[in-house]
Amino acid sequence: MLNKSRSYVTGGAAAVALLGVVMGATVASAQTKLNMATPYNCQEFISKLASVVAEDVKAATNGEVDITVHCAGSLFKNPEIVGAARTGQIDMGTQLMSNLGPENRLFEVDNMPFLTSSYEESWKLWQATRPRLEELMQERGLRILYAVPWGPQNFFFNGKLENLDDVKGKKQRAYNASTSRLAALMDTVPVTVQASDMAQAFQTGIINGTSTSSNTGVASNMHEFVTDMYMTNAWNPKQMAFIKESVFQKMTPEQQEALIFAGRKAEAIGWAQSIAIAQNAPRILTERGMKVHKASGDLMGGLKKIGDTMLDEWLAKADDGAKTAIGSFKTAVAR
Ligand code: PCA
Repeated sequence: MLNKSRSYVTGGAAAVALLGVVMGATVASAQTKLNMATPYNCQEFISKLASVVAEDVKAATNGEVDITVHCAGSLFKNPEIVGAARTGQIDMGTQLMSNLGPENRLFEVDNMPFLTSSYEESWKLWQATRPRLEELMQERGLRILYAVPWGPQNFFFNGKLENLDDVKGKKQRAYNASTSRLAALMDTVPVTVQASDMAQAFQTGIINGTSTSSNTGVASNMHEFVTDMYMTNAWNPKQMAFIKESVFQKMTPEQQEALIFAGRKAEAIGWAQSIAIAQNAPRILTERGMKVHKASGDLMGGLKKIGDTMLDEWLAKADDGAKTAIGSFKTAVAR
């Protein structure tokens, strides 16, 4: 009896030891190391936001989910990040949503000049289009975690931009298909240059001007290589963050919840930061020596006509899902 009970004890101890190994293995496999790629300058608030998400998720999961953020295109450059996540080369990433415009027009709706003219309208556009954009990303095996606007797009040129004639024939930086089309309609020569190569492209005369946010103007020290900024507030493109759905599905429900919550929080913080930076950036650029101008009526008139053309072109190529989404937006802003 004693022996038997001893053997039970021994057996129990062995079982406990074995359980420990199994549990150890379980704990080890619950430790998830993920790589997240973001293409822009590490100083951009958009890049810093990805790091906040990584810190939040790590804290909420007691270190179980450990996300390494690779900024400044150190892992994959713009616009390859969505593709790299689709093929499983990275787990998570951020990318300018409108870069996917050639795949489906809805992705570039926030790149249409003057479709929105305030953060409030940009937010309504995001709310109206989010469900369909989430579906489109799911079709690509990706889950959107958050999207944050860069800030209103202005024009930075070396020299005068009183009206569109002033920049005719000049080389204008484009950052995707939609900004290339804009440059062509402005009678400038579109040259695709990513933000990370912008300084050199200006300094070597490959480009004479660009559209971008004053936020990027500050983060990229644009006063060092461009003389003038013309404030047009023309559109407000979003950066979206996503995770590969198959990676997400491997997480425990608690880990998934932590990631989703961190994404929601990043979205709230990101929109607030974007607004605050956009308010301060023109002053900062002025202090750094840039000539900051309110766009003339002539320039705004010319750009608005181009915006109408781009929206007509957009509608002609938009599918039913995109048209329905833009219809919801127009209802939301009572247009
Ligand atoms: N900055 C990025 C995208 C839009 C923006 O404001 C860029 O210039 O590439």
